[in-house]
Amino acid sequence: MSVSGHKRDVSKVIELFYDATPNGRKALIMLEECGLAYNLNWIEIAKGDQHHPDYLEISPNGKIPAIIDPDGPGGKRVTVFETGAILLYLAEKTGKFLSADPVERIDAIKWLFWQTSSMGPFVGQAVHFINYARDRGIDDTYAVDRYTAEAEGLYDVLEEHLEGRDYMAGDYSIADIATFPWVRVAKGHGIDITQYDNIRNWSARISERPSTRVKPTIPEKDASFERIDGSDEESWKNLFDKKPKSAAQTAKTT
Ligand SMILES: N[C@@H](CCC(=O)N[C@@H](CS)C(=O)NCC(=O)O)C(=O)O
Repeated sequence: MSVSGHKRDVSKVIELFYDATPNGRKALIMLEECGLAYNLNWIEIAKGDQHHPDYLEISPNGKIPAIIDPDGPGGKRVTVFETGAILLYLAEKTGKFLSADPVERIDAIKWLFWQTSSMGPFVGQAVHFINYARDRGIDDTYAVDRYTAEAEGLYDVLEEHLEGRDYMAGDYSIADIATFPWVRVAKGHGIDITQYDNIRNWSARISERPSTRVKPTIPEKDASFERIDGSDEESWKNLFDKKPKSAAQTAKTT
């Protein structure tokens, strides 16, 4: 893990704390779209980097992504975790991908919150029970059915909303940037995207953007890993076992 970035206050370069997951991609795509200089710090969640006390100072909930902007408001250093907050922060910093028009603006914020508080958590659970749990021999049909049904409902909502629209809220915005990386991996949460014409067209439109094609690599690792492998004992423990959440709790157990 590299968390040295948060000590480099002299730099104007944003430090991104990242792993190759849909949530990680939201922040990466936004930084690319905004044309902001950033330094990518890999937080390998299967290895448990997210629980490191240095990282918990940046992201107290022990999740990726997070950013540090050494040149925040008033030139002050700012750390931001939670993708909704990161996208809003960068949109406000750059004046990009969030309309100044109050009606269009709240529309984008509304759909951003829909993604981060409804879609993300539910499809995330579908991913867990369809893939990770099954890889461990846990076949929980009730959980799979429940979260797949929730995922389908969420896709129905998005499909209806996109009728007659190119993007989720006026022009391409942080709502699309939050939602696209999850739709890109729809199969992993039990969704057949071919059944949703509007979502498929919207997704194809966004896939054309160069920002969505950026794929950071870890040199010593298979460059193309897209789904974090959580099947071995160590990764499962780091990702899913009950673990201390706060920095203080972590300190007590290490
Ligand atoms: N609500 C958070 C979710 C972030 C999240 O769940 N990140 C996952 C990767 S996609 C993570 O860090 N998992 C590691 C863990 O739970 O230990 C956000 O939108 O930023």
